[in-house]
Amino acid sequence: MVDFDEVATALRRASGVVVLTGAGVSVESGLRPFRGPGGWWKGHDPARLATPEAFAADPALVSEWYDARRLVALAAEPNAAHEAIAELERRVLHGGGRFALLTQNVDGLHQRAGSERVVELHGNLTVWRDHRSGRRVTPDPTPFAAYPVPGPDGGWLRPDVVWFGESLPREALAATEAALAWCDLLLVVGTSAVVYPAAALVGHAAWAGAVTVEVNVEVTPAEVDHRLTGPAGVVLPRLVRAVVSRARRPASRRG
Ligand code: BJW
Repeated sequence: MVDFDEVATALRRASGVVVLTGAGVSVESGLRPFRGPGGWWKGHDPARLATPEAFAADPALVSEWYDARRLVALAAEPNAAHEAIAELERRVLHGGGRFALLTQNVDGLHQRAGSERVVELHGNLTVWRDHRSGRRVTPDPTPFAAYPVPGPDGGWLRPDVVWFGESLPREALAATEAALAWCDLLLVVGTSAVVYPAAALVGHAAWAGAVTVEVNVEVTPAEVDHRLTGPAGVVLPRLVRAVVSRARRPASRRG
């Protein structure tokens, strides 16, 4: 409770709010995380699926696996956590503050929940690109006819996501750096905080003076000021409600 109240107060006072999300935020939409029980990686070697080398070695296997995940993501609906983050963005911007949502997720659910200031650190699974030319296409929401999938410029189509060993999109890195310069509160939601460079953002934000808060069902290696333990779809709506209801009280009753 103490942490919850302190976080609600800090969030109410913050003029620059940054939210960093990971796969855990979409678990309550029925999507699997990567690690741990029930994760995508369980039973799969990430090096055989989420690297450029894996795609070069077996483009059929990799594209079929990503196509299955693409269709699952398209069929999913945003949950209460996505919606609370979108509501938080509106509240912060309405109050004249700054807001950015840095997501490692590739499922597009934040945008579908109404978030606008979204920075996709690891790309988007619903967009694919020709592996030779880089030309992007948005395929129909139906399975590809066969794997691998021919691209428009003679290469194979690959998902427009960031694999291990690949650089994050330059614009995403620039937007992240800009957000950390004005961030005074960082909410880290549903990420195991083991994949870099995203995992390093908590340390950067803390070093720059931001209050750091983790919302997760587990304790991760992220070194944060506060931990709110529980499902994001429960904790975040409660937190946003606390911020909104206090903000609405007349000034004489505040304290
Ligand atoms: C809930 C919940 C609920 C569950 N409510 N919570 C520095 C040190 C060491 C290594 C490196 C380093 N810098 C770079 C590297 C190499 C590498 C790396 O980080 N390796 C580590 C694994 C050691 N990084 C890279 O290669 C990156 N590129 C790069 O840095 O380029 C420059 C460079 C290259 C090479 C060398 C050096 C520099 C690229 C990383 C790309 C990551 N790509 C993936 C796949 C994307 C495509 C796809 O979707 O398949 O991104 S990997 C996968 O992990 C995916 C995720 O975005 C990412 C993070 O996972 P996430 O989101 O945290 O999910 P989980 O499953 O791990 O955790 C879920 C969490 O939710 C858990 O904590 C649960 O408890 C929680 N949860 N239900 C709240 N209801």
